[in-house]
Amino acid sequence: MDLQFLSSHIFPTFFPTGNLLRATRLDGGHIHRTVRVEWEMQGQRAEAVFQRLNPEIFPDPELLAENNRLIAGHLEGKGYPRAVLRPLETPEGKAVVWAPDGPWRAFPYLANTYTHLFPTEVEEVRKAATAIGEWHTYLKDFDSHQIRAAIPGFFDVEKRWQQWGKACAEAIPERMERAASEITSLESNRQLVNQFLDLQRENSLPLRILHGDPKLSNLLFDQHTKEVRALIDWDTVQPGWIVFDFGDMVRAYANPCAEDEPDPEKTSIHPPFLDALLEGFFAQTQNWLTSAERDNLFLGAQWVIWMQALRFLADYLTGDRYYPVQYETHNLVRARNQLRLLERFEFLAES
Ligand code: GN1
Ligand code: MG
Repeated sequence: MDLQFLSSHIFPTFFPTGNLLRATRLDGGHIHRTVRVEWEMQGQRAEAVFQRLNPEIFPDPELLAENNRLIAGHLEGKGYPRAVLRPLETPEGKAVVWAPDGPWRAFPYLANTYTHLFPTEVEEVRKAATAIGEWHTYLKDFDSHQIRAAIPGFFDVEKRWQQWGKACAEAIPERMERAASEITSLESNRQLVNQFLDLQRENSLPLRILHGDPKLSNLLFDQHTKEVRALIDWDTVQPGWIVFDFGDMVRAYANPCAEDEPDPEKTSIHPPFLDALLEGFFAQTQNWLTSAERDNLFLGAQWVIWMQALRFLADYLTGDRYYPVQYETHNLVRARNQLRLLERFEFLAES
């Protein structure tokens, strides 16, 4: 990644008297480019995380900063016990600065923390699910109407299905052929759209504030205590049904391997992880979740896993415009894993 604009434009705008020492790419996220930056200012060393945002996916980066402020204010006001990362501001008070390569922002760097792409231990899953349940508990009296979703319709299952139709119409013919069995598998689950519409008509699920992307790599764990220090990446916060955040936890915490694991057999629902997830999440939320929410948690997992399969597969068919890829079938591999995960989950949920 070209860090030229970070050093020539962005860093000096945030820290005009800082002397940049080092910039290192941090991996993990698909959409933004993230860089850890170290500098020296008046004899003191400091560091922060800088991000070049993807303006095609998030056309209004100011909105992200605004949503972040609203949520941070509420959490801090309630005495939320974990770190709350607010965007840093330039001396003029700006949280977003544009360079020729796009919009940039910065966050404090939490020292001595790590992230994992996928879980390896039951305790890690329990702590992750506890942290998500706790975040929801602290936000349950937040008026979700204050938040405008940066990507409207993110968890609208019907809208995703329409996007699927459009992707098929624009698909690269050879890729359609290559993905024939994945396409069949995806489409065989389209009853999920009707179940979504039914629930929408029923109108029994309350609107809450969702994180929208509670995957494991969005939790910073402490290197010494192994506890969760912070839940990060609030770009997809939005009003919605909590079953979607629950669903993304199942997708991300119950599967003991990476999203792009090349061996399709390895993707699975690991029952001890699923149990730890349920325990951690319910320990925080059981007092206030409604029965309609509880009844639809597993459906939420099916929706989220299926939509993620749809999004990867649609991107594969249309030439990898959304998710960056390292090789030609990367998105196909990702989609295949989600479809397998869905199958495994449905099997377990029925048995
Ligand atoms: C994307 O950019 P990142 O890695 O935070 C995506 C999520 C997906 C996730 C899958 C805005 O998140 O919805 O679940 O990849 N974010 C957006 O790893 O599309
Ligand atoms: Mg994200």
